[in-house]
Amino acid sequence: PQTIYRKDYTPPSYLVDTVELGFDLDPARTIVANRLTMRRNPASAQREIELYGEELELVALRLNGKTLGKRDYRIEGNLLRIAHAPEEVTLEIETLCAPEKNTALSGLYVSNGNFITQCEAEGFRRITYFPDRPDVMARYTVMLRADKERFPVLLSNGNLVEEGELGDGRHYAKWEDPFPKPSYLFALVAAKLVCQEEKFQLADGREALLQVWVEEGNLDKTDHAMQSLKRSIRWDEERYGLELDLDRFMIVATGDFNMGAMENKGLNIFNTKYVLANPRVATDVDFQGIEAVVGHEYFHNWTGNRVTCRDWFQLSLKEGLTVFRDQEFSGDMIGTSSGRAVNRIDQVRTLRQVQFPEDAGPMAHPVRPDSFVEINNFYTVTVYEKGAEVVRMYQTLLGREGFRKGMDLYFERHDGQAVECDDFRSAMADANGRNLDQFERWYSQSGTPVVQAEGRYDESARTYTLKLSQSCPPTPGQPDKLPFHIPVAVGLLGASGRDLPLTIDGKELGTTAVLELTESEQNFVFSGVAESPTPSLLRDFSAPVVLKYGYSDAELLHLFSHDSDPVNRWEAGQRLSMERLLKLTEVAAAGGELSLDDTFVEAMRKILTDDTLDPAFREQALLLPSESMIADQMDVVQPLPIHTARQFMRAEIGARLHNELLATYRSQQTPGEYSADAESIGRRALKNLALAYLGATPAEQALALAQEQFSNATNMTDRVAALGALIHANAPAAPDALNRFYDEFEDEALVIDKWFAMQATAATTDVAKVRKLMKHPAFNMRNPNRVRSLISSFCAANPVQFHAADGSGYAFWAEQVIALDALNPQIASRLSRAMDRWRRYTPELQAYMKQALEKVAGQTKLSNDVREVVSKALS
Ligand code: BAL
Ligand code: ZN
Repeated sequence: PQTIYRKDYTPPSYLVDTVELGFDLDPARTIVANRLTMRRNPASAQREIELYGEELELVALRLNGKTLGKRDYRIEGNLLRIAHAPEEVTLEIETLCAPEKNTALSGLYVSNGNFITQCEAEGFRRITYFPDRPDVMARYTVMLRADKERFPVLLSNGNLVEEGELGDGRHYAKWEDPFPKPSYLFALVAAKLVCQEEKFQLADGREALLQVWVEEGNLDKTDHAMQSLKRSIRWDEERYGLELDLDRFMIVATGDFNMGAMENKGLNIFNTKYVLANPRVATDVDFQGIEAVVGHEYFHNWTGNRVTCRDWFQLSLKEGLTVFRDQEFSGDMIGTSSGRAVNRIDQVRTLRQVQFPEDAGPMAHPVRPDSFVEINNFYTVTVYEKGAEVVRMYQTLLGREGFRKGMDLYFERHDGQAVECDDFRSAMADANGRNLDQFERWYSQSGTPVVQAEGRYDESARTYTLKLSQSCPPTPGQPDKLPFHIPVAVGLLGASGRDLPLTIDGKELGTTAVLELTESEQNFVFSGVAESPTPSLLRDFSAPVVLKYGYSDAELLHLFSHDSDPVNRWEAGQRLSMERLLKLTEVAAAGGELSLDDTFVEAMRKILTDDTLDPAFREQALLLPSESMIADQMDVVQPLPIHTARQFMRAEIGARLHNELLATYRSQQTPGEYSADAESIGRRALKNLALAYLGATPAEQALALAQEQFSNATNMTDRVAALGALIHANAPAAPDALNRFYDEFEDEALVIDKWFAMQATAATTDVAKVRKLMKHPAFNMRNPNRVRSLISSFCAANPVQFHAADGSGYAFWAEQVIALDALNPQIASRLSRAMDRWRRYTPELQAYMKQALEKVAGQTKLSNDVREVVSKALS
């Protein structure tokens, strides 16, 4: 496979002004007529017309009215080249494709009898020949023709300009998108669907038609998505002055989708997982996910669509920025500062759990990668979540107002253009009169920086000197790193627990100072410090780094009890638990006796019973680091001792705080009608965490509670929490509860996904059990959600069984990657990432893992997607 480099970028040889597409939709054989007006790009030295095409049958090709013969063009791999073309051309291309055979779900495909498209990143070339690259922006007109009975709804981007009958049982609809767009934002839907719709008044007085399209039978699950869409529109108007630029905005839900959702202009296509919700079938986490993803796709309309990427190396330009925007939106929707902190804690957890390991593994890449084999492999947590952290750091450095100025300048300069990450950085710098040259390293250097902090209090001078130094471990292709520009938000706590006022160089900085670490090592001297303080470092997680400071237990307990920054308060608790979990793991590995100190249990008791704290925060503070986070801290990972240690700690907390947990469980009920507001969500989370801790002990009472909750639950959050407690305790009642759950929700695909996932991640579920579940009639290898819920959940979130000592988990992994690759390379490639960190396990496990990786790599027929991942893992 060929590696593509960012440095090799060249502008497109021809630009496209208009595209007229005609579709005669037939699942077996769809005819696509494509009429393009193009002109030579003065910025390009290349003179040939270059069109990409994949899995297409070329029927006819005409240039300025003249049919081209085989000698007039060349097809080399996925490229069709036409030499000696005039400056201005009209190209007419007729091709055939077979949507029902498209199991890769990229391009035009059939999902449950409906036509759906997915074009990002390079799916449009599977629909027609086209200069399928994001820097070619054109105006589209689309004519859809299909059987009316089977496909009564015909949708595409922009505005509906005409529709009617064709006389032969077929009908048509014509759509026009007034905004030039790159081909990856093209979409069509031809389907049997129904919609919830509403007129919505925009800030400038215009009315927009909002629609959420779903299959019949799901109309009772669209309201939350619709409300989320309206809130998103309002939020973007208010926070960024950005308005909806179309008269109509549509969301379509499909059950077969590789991603979460897609921001096609005016026609967002969503995985059902991020649309369908009501209390009966969706959990609180689902409700929150829908709000975030609806927001995310909507916000792309400006950050992604109006201003798009010059090339795919710039993906984070739109993704990092849009994730940051959806995070801020979710925070604003919660409103309270403690709710915001809980939201932020979730982000930090994701980063540590998934992005830090990626940044330390064989697939590590900068936020703006320098090369790739398959772009689909770079829709990563680094590009998305670390990219969002990079955008957040601008806001931390420039303030909210400064950030807004930068955004305004960005749109003023680049609306309607395809640009680079550097253009965004320049807008931020220029709008604020700041030099952000060094900040560029966040885009070009991979790896997680380590910031080491040391503090020294001088009693006589009343100064506190904070020495900060930074380094960054080597990553593939980048052995040495230059210093980053790191905002480190710092507070100092006095013995009473209160923040001390901060002064540096005579400047009063309030109680949280944003220090700018730009050198390898720097000293920051706080003056007028009345007492020896406890430093609260990296408040609100002000940079995506690993922070090292030699905290004593006493200091951590002090922060855990008092830090005014809730994220750092939580962080202190995580450090306390992590230290103990690592020691317990060592003892468990050596077969020693496990014990947990009173100090720690008391600290947990204090948080649990502190009614002045929001339940949502208490839940976060009481949640232990996951097994994979523990693994990430170890030189040689031993999954079973980690599991033993964590289970022991859970059981100890469950037993020693039994009374308090029970009281919490009882006091945090949410009677009455279900509501997905932050407070109710927090109460349910805390209550269900209490249930989980109680369930981790052998006490019969806890299982009785879980059974009772399972039977009487009036919402899915409580129901799955109860079922989870039964399954994880391996309770005798668990199998029956699972059967009842299945019977009740058999017709709800998203709930059946949960049913599979809960079993896949149970520590008692081994490979044999997963294989058995794969034979269940509800399992379907072609449906990405199902594959993720069973196979991916097992490989990524059942460490004890996946890493079984006999290597059976890895052999299973290899088998499934190979089988999936033949159907859907993107899904196969995601699954193949489960082996990224194989070199960190024991030699015995490593040997099995290598064998499995080599088995996959040895396949002669393998997609570029999977080949890139496994060869990087093995290199
Ligand atoms: N652009 C791909 C899906 C998303 O990030 O919104
Ligand atoms: Zn996105």
